[in-house]
Amino acid sequence: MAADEPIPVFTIVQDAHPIPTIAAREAVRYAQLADHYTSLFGHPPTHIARAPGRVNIIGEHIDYALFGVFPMAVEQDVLIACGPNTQPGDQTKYGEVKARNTLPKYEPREFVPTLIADTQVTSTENHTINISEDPALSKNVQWHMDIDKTQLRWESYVKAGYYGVLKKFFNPNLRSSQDPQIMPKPVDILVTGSVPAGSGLSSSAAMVVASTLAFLAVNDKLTVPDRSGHNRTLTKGELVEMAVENEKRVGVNSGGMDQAASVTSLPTSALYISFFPFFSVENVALPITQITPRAVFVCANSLVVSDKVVGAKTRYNLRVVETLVAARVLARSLLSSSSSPSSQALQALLTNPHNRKFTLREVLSAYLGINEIKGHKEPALSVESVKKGLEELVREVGRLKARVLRGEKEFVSPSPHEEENDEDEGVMLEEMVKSSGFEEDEFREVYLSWVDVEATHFHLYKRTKHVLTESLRVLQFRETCLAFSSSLSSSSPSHPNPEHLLTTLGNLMTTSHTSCSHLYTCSHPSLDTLTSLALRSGAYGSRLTGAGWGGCTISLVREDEVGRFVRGLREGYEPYKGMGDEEFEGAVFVSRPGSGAFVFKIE
Ligand code: NG1
Ligand code: MG
Repeated sequence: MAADEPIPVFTIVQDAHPIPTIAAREAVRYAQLADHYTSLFGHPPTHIARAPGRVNIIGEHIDYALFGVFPMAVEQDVLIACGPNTQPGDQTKYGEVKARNTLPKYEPREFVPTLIADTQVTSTENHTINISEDPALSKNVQWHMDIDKTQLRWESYVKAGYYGVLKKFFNPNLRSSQDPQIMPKPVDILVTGSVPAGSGLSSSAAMVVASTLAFLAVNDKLTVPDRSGHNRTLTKGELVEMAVENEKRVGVNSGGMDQAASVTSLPTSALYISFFPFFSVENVALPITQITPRAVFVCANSLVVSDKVVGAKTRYNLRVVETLVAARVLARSLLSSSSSPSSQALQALLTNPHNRKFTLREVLSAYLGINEIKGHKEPALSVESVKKGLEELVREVGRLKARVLRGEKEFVSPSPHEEENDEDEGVMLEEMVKSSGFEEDEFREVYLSWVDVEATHFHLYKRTKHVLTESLRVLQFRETCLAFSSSLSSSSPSHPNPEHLLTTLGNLMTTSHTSCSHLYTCSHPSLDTLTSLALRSGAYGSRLTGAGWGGCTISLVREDEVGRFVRGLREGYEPYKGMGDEEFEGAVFVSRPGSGAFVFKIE
């Protein structure tokens, strides 16, 4: 399985013809970066870490509810050239980082990780000590990295990747002044990137994955001893896990989609990534490339920044909280409705003191009477059972009208009129606490203590409906791809119909956009304009991609129609008018699956 595979590490022999596995244009880029690095730092890099951005084909805002998503890596990526700073006589401190970026707007940064120890006196304040100044520290210290969560700073992503490496591989309580080997090396890095920031293509995940890889590589931590004492390379799954944790340090409580896509993509397929009960990746070939004429995905940047740190972070984290609270409220309302097939599993979920913040995906298992446990491989529902279960649960939520989710205190049989009405005024905090069954203190501790959210109304019903239907669309999309690919094989009795394939996939994408816009309220007028324009310009389907509120759209277009389609956008979308060709090509581009993260070792 992809997640169990080792992280690819390639070796470049310097001066020989570099990097045989990548296109010539790319090889020049790597060589230029290495030269630039050498001229800046006076020594060549030892490694170049590379991580791509990603585009999500379908499955928005469901990864943190632990439902599977369907992204692919894009060709645009982040490269980090890195190497230890070992200049003789240098006053450089252990672990110090000199970080440079090829883009002039990102200023040079230097930072040193510090150790925080409880002074173990009466004071409750933390005492920060620079490790190189005081090697004889007290025990029970931990790494500290100053990451500014209140504003977007480019080096925060570098720091976040670094911190994870320190935490996992450098136990500061084992350090000793006699053994500097166990201390992190001083590192010089030069970052360059082609993923547009704030566009929903996950420049952040590309930065964090590349940074995590760079610090692993420079500190010789890409290989670790296994149980029998032999060395093995870290797996892609381990890197994803680290990168997800690392990105949370920048302040967004994201799911794991972006990091997983950046690490595990292959140039031949999209990915079906599932998170529950355990992380797994399935490579799903895209049949749109196997038909004649072929079809492609076209990304179009709305040029409205999908703001993560100030605006979007609050909105994003608010959605995380809403879906978590919704999970509890839904579990309670399913339990109280007689049609639930498994009250025992729901009861167990609701009363487990070790898992108070469970997700909608966990509610689905319980609803199906299965007691799946995070991290355990057994018992696990098959993808087909999840799909069937979702279909039932969507109907059940419609029937229940999940009135408690809407803040109405009692369950009342819905009228047919209500069935069609997805409007939901939202509930106030007080009502939400009540329908969770918690006392306010416990509610705040479980759902609000770890996150900064500001809202007067919480839309539990709409968010639930989006998450469940969107998760179902992902599975329908996956199934359509798999069925078509297998029908292409000669042994299959059914006749593949390309037009039907494109219409089915396109409709799923467009419905996804409508749901994001109306139920999840994560669209933007510009994204709505762009998706409608896309449909009018010949796309089979079009939707926002990524967190939304700005950023890119993705559209499914026949390859022989791309010219007409792109002209349609250029002439119809106000911000594209008057743009030069080069700028426009950076904003609207065909996106094919790219390969996942790797490290080049320069010898
Ligand atoms: P983007 O837009 O790439 O930041 C965010 C989350 C994903 C996922 C999507 C919505 C981060 C780092 N990533 O993606 O995990 O939840 O929104 O589907 O916040
Ligand atoms: Mg991001």
